[in-house]
Amino acid sequence: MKELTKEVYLDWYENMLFWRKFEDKLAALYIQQKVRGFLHLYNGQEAILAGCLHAMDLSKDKMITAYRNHVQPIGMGVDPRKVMAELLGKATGTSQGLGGSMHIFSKEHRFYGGHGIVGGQIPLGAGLAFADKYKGIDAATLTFFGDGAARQGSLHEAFNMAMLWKLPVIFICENNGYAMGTSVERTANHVDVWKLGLGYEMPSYAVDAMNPVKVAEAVYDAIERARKGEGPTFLEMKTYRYRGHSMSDAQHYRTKAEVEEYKKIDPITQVLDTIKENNWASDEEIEEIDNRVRDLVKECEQFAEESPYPDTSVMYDVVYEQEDYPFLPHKL
Ligand SMILES: Cc1ncc(C[n+]2csc(CCOP(=O)(O)OP(=O)(O)O)c2C)c(N)n1
Ligand SMILES: [Mg+2]
Repeated sequence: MKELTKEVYLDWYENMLFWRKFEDKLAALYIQQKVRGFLHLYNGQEAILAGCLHAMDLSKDKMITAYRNHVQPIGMGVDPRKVMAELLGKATGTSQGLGGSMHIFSKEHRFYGGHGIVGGQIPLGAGLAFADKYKGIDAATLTFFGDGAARQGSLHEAFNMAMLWKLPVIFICENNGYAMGTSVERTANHVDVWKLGLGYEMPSYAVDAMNPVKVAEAVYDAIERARKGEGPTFLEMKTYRYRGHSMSDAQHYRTKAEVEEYKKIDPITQVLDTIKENNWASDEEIEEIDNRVRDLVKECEQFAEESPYPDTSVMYDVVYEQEDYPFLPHKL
């Protein structure tokens, strides 16, 4: 794995802080009704993305996830201004404003969405890995899903085929403790999600996912296995989300004290503590990073606000259309 240098920690701090502030801004814009529809935020789970990106080869590896999907494409190299524009439904967005919050996508950056159907992306991730293996491309696909999605049948079908065909896919369950308001304890008779892989003899592990180092190490080993043709790995990332499931969640299913307990092991604070313990940056340098982050969030907001909405003429251009569909006229 690439060395964990001072520069890596400083990058982690800046990137994770940016992702968090970017999403805090989205929450504020949602309240102002500038972001419409659903909005699921990633606050608290940032160490997973930071660790994964460190372990990946960004020139070839792929990523696919569920609807908590705003910061992953940014990590993969998508212009954050375009992501914010997409969330505001603007023509300059990643899908020209026609996708919105749950559907960020960038084929150019090997980020394959953005999926609202719980568990729907698990077989798609296996399919991306199948395509790479079939074409002889030496890449791995990181396939993310939640603890709730882990209980879907699609996971078992995908696990079986991925093991049978030794596909270069890393299945990553982001276990944040809840599927909407339902705790892991209430969805199954065991809480060790990683054990679901054992029935398929898939290498399966639990990871302390509040720490990007632990994430990077586990994901690096999994990617190595995939590149060697040894097939998939299943990683259960033990994490936590600070905000509700989506913006319309009153959070009656958990206590404020529980959230505070997790904030004590906050991933960004852990990285900052390491920076400070090693004297890798002065207070002034940290402040410079904080200011850069604040300015970039502002720039994204300004770009999105000033961008035009898509022209209504494109409204039906991206809707599935079947020429010989017999029941309704296909052009409205
Ligand atoms: C097939 C399907 N069933 C139900 C829903 C409604 N739903 C949306 S998110 C969600 C919970 C998923 O929780 P989890 O997989 O733990 O992901 P998290 O939101 O915690 O990241 C549910 C039930 C859906 N979108 N798709
Ligand atoms: Mg969950």
